[in-house]
Amino acid sequence: MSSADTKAARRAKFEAVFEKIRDELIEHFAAQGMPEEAIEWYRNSLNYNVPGGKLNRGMSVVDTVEILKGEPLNEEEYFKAALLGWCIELLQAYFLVSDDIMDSSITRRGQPCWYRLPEINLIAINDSFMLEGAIYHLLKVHFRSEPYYADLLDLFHETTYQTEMGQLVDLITAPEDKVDLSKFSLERHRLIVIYKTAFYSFYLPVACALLVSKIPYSYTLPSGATVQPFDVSRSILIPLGEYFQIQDDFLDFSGTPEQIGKIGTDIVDNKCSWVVNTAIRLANPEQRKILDENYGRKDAEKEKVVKALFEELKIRDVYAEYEEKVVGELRQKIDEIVEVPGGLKKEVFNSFLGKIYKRSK
Ligand code: GPP
Ligand code: MG
Ligand code: MG
Ligand code: MG
Repeated sequence: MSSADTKAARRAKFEAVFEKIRDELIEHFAAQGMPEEAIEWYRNSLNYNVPGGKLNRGMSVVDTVEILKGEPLNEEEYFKAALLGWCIELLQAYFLVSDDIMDSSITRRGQPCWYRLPEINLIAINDSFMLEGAIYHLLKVHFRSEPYYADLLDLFHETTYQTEMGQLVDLITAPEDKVDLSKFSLERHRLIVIYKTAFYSFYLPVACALLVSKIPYSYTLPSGATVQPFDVSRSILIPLGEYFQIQDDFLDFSGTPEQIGKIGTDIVDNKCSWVVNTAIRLANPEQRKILDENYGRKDAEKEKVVKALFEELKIRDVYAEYEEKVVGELRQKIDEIVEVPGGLKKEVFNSFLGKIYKRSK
């Protein structure tokens, strides 16, 4: 099998677990005596909002559990890891359904946003709550008797809260209809990215994998040093998540549509992106005026002016320099991990970094 086949097969195997989970949720819902039209509604919401994404977050739970074990998972181990992966995908579905309402977005994953369907409308708010509720129902059914059940609940609750905090800062920093670059800064960008994206996209999958693999919160190395694997993971995955989003912001500006598979809209959408924040830091007063007058406007000519300014400020070079620096720091942190049986492994983090470094889409 080529590596592309392997990748497709891994995805298909993971997707097959969704069918089981969905049917289990529907069956439980129906068993409460719910009417047929409500059952149909919930099934449609699950099918429309949960499985159609890239599935990177969910599948990385499975990948990480496999790396930690060091050999293929048995059926039960695979199912547990995949179920936690789908809980993260449910969490993401909950975030995206509600984010699209808050952002007045039109499309998501190549189809109309759920709330844009005329028969759905603001019932989408309740649908998003049910996507979240499904997580805790699944955790209860499948993990209630595990010693780490309370830790799992705490992890999902904490991560959800962190993401909501980031969402608030994002919403008040960059409203789509009111351009005010004085609110932007690289520090503000960093805060938004870490809270809105990095915790749930990067730390949560690995923390789930550590729990289900029963890696202890703390262990001692032969040298006598103490390791806190959740803290070590967070200290690598949060900057890694920040790097991933900075890359996403950079590609929105620098990537061609053929390359990134979408047309970048951050400039016209007034996004608090790494690119504009870097430009703000580097701009002289005249260049700043150009930014103030042209950024975040629904006008193709103004967008061109902003793009030309980004080129003048050599944003591409600044990005290349940033990327080398952050990757160097991440590699060093990963190298510092001392591997012992039953503990953390460098490969957990190297596999994330390998997928991200110098990506072009
Ligand atoms: C998407 O960000 C939003 C999130 C990842 C978190 C939403 C959190 C909630 C608590 C609802 P975005 O709006 O910047 O990206 P997109 O362009 O995908 O909508
Ligand atoms: Mg949005
Ligand atoms: Mg948003
Ligand atoms: Mg983007």
